[in-house]
Amino acid sequence: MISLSLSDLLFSALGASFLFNHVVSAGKIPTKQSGHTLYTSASGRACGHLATILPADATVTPDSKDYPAVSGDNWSGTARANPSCIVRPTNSTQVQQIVKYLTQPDVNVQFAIRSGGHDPNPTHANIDNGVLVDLVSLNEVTYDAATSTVEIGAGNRWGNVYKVLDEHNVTAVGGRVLDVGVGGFLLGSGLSYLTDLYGLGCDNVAEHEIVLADGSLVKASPNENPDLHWALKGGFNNFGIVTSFKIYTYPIKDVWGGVRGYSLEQLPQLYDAMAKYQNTPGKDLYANAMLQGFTTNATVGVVLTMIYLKPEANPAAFAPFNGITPVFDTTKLQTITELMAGTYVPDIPRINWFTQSFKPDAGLYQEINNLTTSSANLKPIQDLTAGSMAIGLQPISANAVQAGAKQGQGNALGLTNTDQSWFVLDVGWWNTQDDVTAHKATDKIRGAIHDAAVSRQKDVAYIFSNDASYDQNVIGSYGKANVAKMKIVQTKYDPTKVFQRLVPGGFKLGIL
Ligand SMILES: Cc1cc2nc3c(=O)[nH]c(=O)nc-3n(C[C@H](O)[C@H](O)[C@H](O)COP(=O)(O)OP(=O)(O)OC[C@H]3O[C@@H](n4cnc5c(N)ncnc54)[C@H](O)[C@@H]3O)c2cc1C
Ligand SMILES: *[C@@H]1O[C@H](CO)[C@@H](O)[C@H](O)[C@H]1NC(C)=O
Ligand SMILES: *[C@@H]1O[C@H](CO)[C@@H](O)[C@H](O)[C@H]1NC(C)=O
Ligand SMILES: *[C@@H]1O[C@H](CO)[C@@H](O)[C@H](O)[C@H]1NC(C)=O
Ligand SMILES: *[C@@H]1O[C@H](CO)[C@@H](O)[C@H](O)[C@H]1NC(C)=O
Ligand SMILES: CC(=O)N[C@H]1CO[C@H](CO)[C@@H](O)[C@@H]1O
Repeated sequence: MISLSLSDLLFSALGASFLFNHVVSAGKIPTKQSGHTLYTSASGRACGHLATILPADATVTPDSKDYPAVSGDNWSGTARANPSCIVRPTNSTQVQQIVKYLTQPDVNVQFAIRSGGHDPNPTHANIDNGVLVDLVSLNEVTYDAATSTVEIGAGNRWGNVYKVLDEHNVTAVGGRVLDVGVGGFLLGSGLSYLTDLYGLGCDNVAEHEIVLADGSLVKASPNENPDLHWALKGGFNNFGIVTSFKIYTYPIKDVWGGVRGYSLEQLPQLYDAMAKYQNTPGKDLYANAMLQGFTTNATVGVVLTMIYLKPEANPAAFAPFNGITPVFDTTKLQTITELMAGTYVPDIPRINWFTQSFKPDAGLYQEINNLTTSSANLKPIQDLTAGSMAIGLQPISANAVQAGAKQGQGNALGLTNTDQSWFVLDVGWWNTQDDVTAHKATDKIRGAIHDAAVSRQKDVAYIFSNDASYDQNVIGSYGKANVAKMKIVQTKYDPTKVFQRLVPGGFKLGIL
């Protein structure tokens, strides 16, 4: 039986395609050019040069035996690509050398930036016929008890960070799954079990260290380059390569929680309970819940993750769920890291995810349940080899927005100050040739959910960056004023638009 929180579940995705003429090409999968002619193509020649300036084992070329594993070090197969080489700098000086070299007018070679590789959107963190800058070796974790902060290299996974923090009886506003990378998580937003209390991961960055377009290494904090610091809280790879983050920590270790499993027939009741839980005035900020329903697979059914950030069993906040009898229940007293280590992540080769935000509302939830269980909607997905879909309802309290706004100048996300849900639809399948079908069928359900939220006047504009599909307008959802502010920051720190022209993958700010 499934042990756990298919958390962040089947999250995930496939092809991202942002053409650098700032057109998000809806639904189009980037074409892959096959084969790369190392040393004859411009990117191949650039790889040859980088190999001479980096440490001996820091450049992985297609003829190397490590290349398949390193280029395929993706969480979802949809993110695989064929870079001309992968460079793995071991310190920030080397990142500076790489940026300086690739941006020289006579080199001008495109590249991608990867931290943990957990973004399933194609090309967001990988590239065909370009250079993949893989930050995996920037993996230091240094805790400072005097300031209660920890400095973490951008290539870390959250598991490495928590391992160090556990020794000091503290934790951070990080990933709910240990394997997730810190780079994309903290630059995109960052939904954590601590978010209702302290805001998003990005809000809890005290200082960014970043290599800019001109190859300089600078810090960004409320005191130094505060405009850049603000823009990086939701700015992804639009302003430079972040080499490390200094983040706040909190004295939380022993918690109560786990998962309860239910049958699919219990979903309507669980949605009602979730609306009640979210709409309780003054909802306890130490309580977190997430509902995941595997609507194409009755064997898995529904999984409710509950976590209370104090060592107290069955807190009152979860009372709305108590009348619904689970099929299994793993809730217990344990450490927060143990709870996260128990999270089961489904093993499906290709994944795409989509998100929508709205206010908690029992009527809307029942309509969503109808849309995500209707056989007409699910059939095109179930017809695919290993085709499956999961829903995830992620509650966010208004306090999360307020806590984030208090840190420095707040973040770039343009969040609405209200209780809300960041809903995610995850589709998984097996074969490359089904990428477009899986994407379109799931996006259609997403569109219907959006329409339902709008017609009930419950829609919230923000598109949750870390669970968005490649053709969702994430940066646009931050609002016109924030986008305009980000463009001013761009003009100041990247006047020649290096991170738009030469880094084509990701949620982009655009050239104009
Ligand atoms: C199993 C699983 C569980 C997850 N759980 C959560 C969760 O609990 N909460 C949540 O908010 N999200 C969660 N996510 C989503 C996750 O946060 C995003 O996919 C995030 O982008 C992953 O970060 P990464 O470093 O692994 O990404 P990558 O795939 O390495 O990068 C993602 C994007 O960020 C850019 N980027 C990464 N690092 C840098 C850098 N140092 N400098 C500049 N640009 C950079 C990349 O170029 C790319 O465009 C989960 C994902 C998975 C697969
Ligand atoms: C980074 O590594 C290089 C070796 O490639 C070394 O010469 C340099 O001193 C290192 N820089 C820092 C800041 O540690
Ligand atoms: C962490 O907590 C344990 C158990 O309460 C205690 O024994 C230990 O001294 C604490 N460690 C630190 C670094 O505070
Ligand atoms: C449903 O999930 C179970 C358990 O993970 C798996 O064995 C089975 O193949 C899945 N069925 C479908 C139709 O995906
Ligand atoms: C959901 O479907 C059921 C059964 O078809 C129907 O009775 C109900 O009105 C629907 N609910 C909503 C909110 O659309
Ligand atoms: C390291 C890793 O997990 N790589 C995988 C990336 O995706 C492809 C396609 O599904 C797999 O074959 C790789 O094993």
